[in-house]
Amino acid sequence: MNALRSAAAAPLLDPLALRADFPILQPGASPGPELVFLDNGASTQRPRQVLDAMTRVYEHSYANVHRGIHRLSEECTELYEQARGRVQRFVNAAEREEIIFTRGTTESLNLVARSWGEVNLRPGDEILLTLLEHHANIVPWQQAAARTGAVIRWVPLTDDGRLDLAKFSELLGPRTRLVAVAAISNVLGTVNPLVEIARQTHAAGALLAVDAAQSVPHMLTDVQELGADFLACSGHKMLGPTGIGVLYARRALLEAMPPFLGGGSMIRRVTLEGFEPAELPSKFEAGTPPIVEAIGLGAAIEYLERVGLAAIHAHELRLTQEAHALLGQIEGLRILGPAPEHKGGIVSFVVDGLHPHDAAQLLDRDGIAVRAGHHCAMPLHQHLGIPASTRASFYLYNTLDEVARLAASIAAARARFKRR
Ligand code: C6P
Repeated sequence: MNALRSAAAAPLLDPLALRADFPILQPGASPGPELVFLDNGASTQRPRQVLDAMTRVYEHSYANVHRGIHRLSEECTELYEQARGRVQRFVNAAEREEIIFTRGTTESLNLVARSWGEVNLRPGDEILLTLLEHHANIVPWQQAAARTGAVIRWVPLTDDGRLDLAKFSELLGPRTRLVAVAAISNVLGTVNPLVEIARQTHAAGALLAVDAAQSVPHMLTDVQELGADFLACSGHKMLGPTGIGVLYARRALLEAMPPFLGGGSMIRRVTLEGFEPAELPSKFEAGTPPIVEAIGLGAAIEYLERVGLAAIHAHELRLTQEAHALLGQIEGLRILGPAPEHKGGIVSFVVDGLHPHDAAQLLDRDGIAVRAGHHCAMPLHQHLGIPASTRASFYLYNTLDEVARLAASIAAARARFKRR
């Protein structure tokens, strides 16, 4: 992914040293065998630095934001807006006002589909989605299409689980208004060639919405270099709290879009006849926002920047290579998606004769947390001809030893089910 800057020559990362920052990863923190947490694609754990930052606000600086004239409200507003600035720099947005705090990727994409979609889509207009999308980047567009008469077109995949770029180019046409694509598939791990997709999308006169839920936490992101018109991500997948997410959008687009939710904070003036929306970013932040969560996200970004996104990406690639090497030796196991060099830190697989739920349960007995099911990507699983898969997803605190434990546990589970 060229615009998510290159991980070449990345410094090394020491996962054992980092683990010391994560209370839940300490021996004895949770009951049962020593925890091997490989469910980071669903949600990550939080370091002490994030937990402390949030507790500090509640204990010393908490009040509602953008309302009070008292000291605490001003202090809390300052911290909240500092967090916005941190997100802006993290994804290299041109302006602070282009960062909207939401509850997560799902809400961010719904905001775009509802607010941009319903004003801009006409009957017969086309939205291009891909077969590897998460439901959060499918259902809002299906809803928008149903309301506007727009049509969804699907970009197919190659046999090894990458986007079929030749078909993508063919599908792009004069009626295409928007291309909505995941930066990294939450099932296949595929890292999509966003720069090329952005170039072709813009050449066709359409906009690009990026579902970056699985990429922003793991690789450097530069929305300007990438040419994203919209980009969505979630705090809880990047060491931050739940209930906080981000929508990046270019200012001109946000200015032209109607507010998504109505209520306090998002207005300049309300009369009996109607309302005037507030300036950006408040226009899209109705009601009391997730204040402490935003500040926690800021602390998570500070932590990630200190470790270094290039180092995180390189570390995860190493873990993915190891997982492919070890799991690939297990008879009857098939890894989904492309070779490690085209992947993030996500390895999904199916095993002959072993249902993904049974696999996950047996792994859990060994203390290994993975996810099993359709991972909110049913169309992808339908395309693959499987009802479900088992997924290991890595982060900065995972080790090669944990990958070996995963492989040993799966091999034992497979042997056990084969005997039945
Ligand atoms: N994927 C997974 O286990 P939220 O839930 O709003 O924070 O993120 C939604 C979302 C959107 N896009 C992609 C690519 C995602 O992976 C996710 C969340 C989790 O894969 C939970 S289903």
